[in-house]
Amino acid sequence: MIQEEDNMSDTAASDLVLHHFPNACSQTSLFALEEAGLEYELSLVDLASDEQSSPRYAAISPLGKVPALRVGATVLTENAAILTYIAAAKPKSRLFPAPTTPFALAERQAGLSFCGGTVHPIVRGIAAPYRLTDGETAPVRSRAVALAEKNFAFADRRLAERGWWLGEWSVIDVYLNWAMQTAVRGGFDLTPYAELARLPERLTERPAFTRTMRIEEESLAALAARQAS
Ligand SMILES: N[C@@H](CCC(=O)N[C@@H](CS)C(=O)NCC(=O)O)C(=O)O
Repeated sequence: MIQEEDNMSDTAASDLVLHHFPNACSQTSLFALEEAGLEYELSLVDLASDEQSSPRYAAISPLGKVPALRVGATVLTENAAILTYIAAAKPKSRLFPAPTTPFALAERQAGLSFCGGTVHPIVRGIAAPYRLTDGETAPVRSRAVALAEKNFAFADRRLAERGWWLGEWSVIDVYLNWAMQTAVRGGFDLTPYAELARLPERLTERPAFTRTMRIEEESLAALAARQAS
C-alpha cells in the first residue's frame, strides 16, 4: 500500500542529483522531479560532446546513458524506474492516478514500457539512425518511420478515446510527448496525428511542464557558453 506521506526513507531529498541532457529522454525524469516538487540538483552530461563515454560518467552510469538519478549513495537509471521511484517518494504529486487495482498498476507499467521499450528505440531510428547501423542510414530511418507511423497511430487513437494515456493525466503523457517531439525533430511528419499534435499545448497547462522546458533551454544555453569558452 502506497502511503500518502512523503516516503523519502532512502535519502534526504537534497541528496537527489539528476544527470541529464536537454531534449534527451531525461526530460521526462526532470519533469517528474519538478511536478513532485522534490529538491534536487541538476548535472549536465553533454551528449553532443560524448561526455557520457567519459570514465567520470561511467562511474555514475556504466552504460553511459541519461537519465541517471543519484539517490544518496546509489544511482537509479532507466526512466521507468526513476519515475516509479519519484511517484513512490512523493505520492501526493500524483504522477500517476492513484492505483486502485492490480490492473491499474499494471497499466501504468505498460505505458512506461510502451514509451521506454517500444517507442524510444523507434524514434532513435528516426532521429539518430547512425547509432543503429554501420552501413547506410536511409533504410534504417525509413523502417523506423514505418514503425513510428504504426505506433503513433495507436497512441493517437488511444488519446482520442481516453483523453490521456491512462484516462486521466499522468507522467506517461509527458514521456509520450518527449518521444513524439524527438521524432518530429528527426523530420517525422505529425500531420496525421491530431491528438499527438495537441499534446504539447495541453501539457503547458501544467506549470511543471513549462518550468521543465525553461530549465532545458537554460541548460542548452549553458552548454553553448561552455563550448564557446
Ligand atoms: N532505456 C533508457 C534509455 C536511456 C537512453 O537511451 N538515453 C539516451 C538519451 S535519450 C542516451 O543517454 N544516449 C547516449 C548514448 O547512448 O550514448 C531509459 O529509458 O532511461
